Amino acid sequence: MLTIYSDDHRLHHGRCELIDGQLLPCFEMPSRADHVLERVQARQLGEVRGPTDFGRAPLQRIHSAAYLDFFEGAWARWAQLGRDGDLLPFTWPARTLRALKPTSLLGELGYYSFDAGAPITAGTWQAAYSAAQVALTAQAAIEQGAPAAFALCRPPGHHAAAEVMGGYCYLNNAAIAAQAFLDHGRRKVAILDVDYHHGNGTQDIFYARNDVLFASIHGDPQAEFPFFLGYADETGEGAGLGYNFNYPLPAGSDWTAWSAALDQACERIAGFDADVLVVSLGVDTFKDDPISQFKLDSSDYLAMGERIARLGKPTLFVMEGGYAVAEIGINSVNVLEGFQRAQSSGA
Ligand code: FKS
Ligand code: ZN
Repeated sequence: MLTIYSDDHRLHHGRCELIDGQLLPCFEMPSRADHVLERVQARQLGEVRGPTDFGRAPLQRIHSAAYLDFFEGAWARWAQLGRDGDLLPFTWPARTLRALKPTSLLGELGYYSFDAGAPITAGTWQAAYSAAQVALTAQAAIEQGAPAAFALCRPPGHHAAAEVMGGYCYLNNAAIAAQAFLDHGRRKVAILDVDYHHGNGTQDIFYARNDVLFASIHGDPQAEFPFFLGYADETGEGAGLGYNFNYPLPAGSDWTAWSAALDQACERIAGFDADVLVVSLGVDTFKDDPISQFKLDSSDYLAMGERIARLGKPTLFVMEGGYAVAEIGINSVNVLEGFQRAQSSGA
C-alpha cells in the first residue's frame, strides 16, 4: 500500500495541555508519526512518497476562507504582541454569550475554537497545511486507480469543523479528502471513524448531506471528550437524515463489543453503496492508550483491517489519534496489513 508522508508534521509541537487540572506535555507529539513511519518501512508496506501541493482551494471546500486566513496569520499576530509561548484560547462563546467575532487575537481564537486542546505554534499552520496535502495526495492516488492508500497525517483532523479547531485538530484532513473525491466525480463517499473519540468535526461538516455517510465508533460522550456530540440519536438532518451513525460504547469495551459495532457500521456503509471509503484511523482504542478507555489488543487491529477490506471499496486511510507511542506503529500498520491480507486473499 502506498503511504503519503511529510516531514512538515515536525513543525507542530505544542508544549502542554490541560489534563485533570494539570498542565502536562502534549500527548499529540511528533514522535507519534515517526513511529508509524518506522513501522511502515520495517514491514515493507510499500512505497512512501511526499505530498503534492494542491494549494488552498481544496481546503476551502471544507473550511471558510476567513477561518483559513485567521489560522494562517494567527502566529504572526501573536509574535507581534511579543509572545513566544503557545497560542491557546481560554474563552468561548458558550450559551448566554454572543457568538460574535471580536477583533482581538484571543477573542477571535475563542470564536474559532471549541477547547484549549489545539495550541498554535510557529509551525502549526504549515504542519496542518501539509497534513491536508498528504490526505489530498493519497486521495489522488486512489483517484488514479490505487485500491488503497495511507495518508500519514499529523496533526490529526477529525475534531475540526468548518470554522472551529479543537482536540488537537485544525484542518479536517478526512473531510477535505472526502470532498475531493466528490469534486473529482465520485458520487458517494462513506467515512468510517474508528478513532476512540467521536469525530465531531466530520459529523458536523456533513450532517445535512446525503452524498457523504458518516459512521463513528467511540467512547460514550456522556463520559468522554468531546462530550457535546457523538450520541446515538444524532442521525443527520434535512437531506442528511439517515446518513449519520454513531456507536458510542462504554469504557472498558474490548474487541467483542467493538467489533459488533464495527459490523453494524459496515452494514450501514454497505447499504449506502458508496463509491469510496475514507477511514479516520485512530488507534487510541488500544488497551494501553494513556488517555483512552477501550481494551483493544494489537492483534485486533489486523481483524479490523480485514473487516474493512470486506466492504470491497477503494479505501483511503487517514491517520488520526493514538497515544501509546511505542505501539502506535504496530497498531496502525496492523490495520493496513489486515486490510491488504484480506484483499489479496479475496476474502
Ligand atoms: C483533557 C483531555 C482532552 C482531548 C482528546 C483529543 C483526542 C484527539 C483525537 C485525534 F484523533 F483528533 F487526535 N483530551 N484536556 O485522538 O481524537
Ligand atoms: Zn482520538
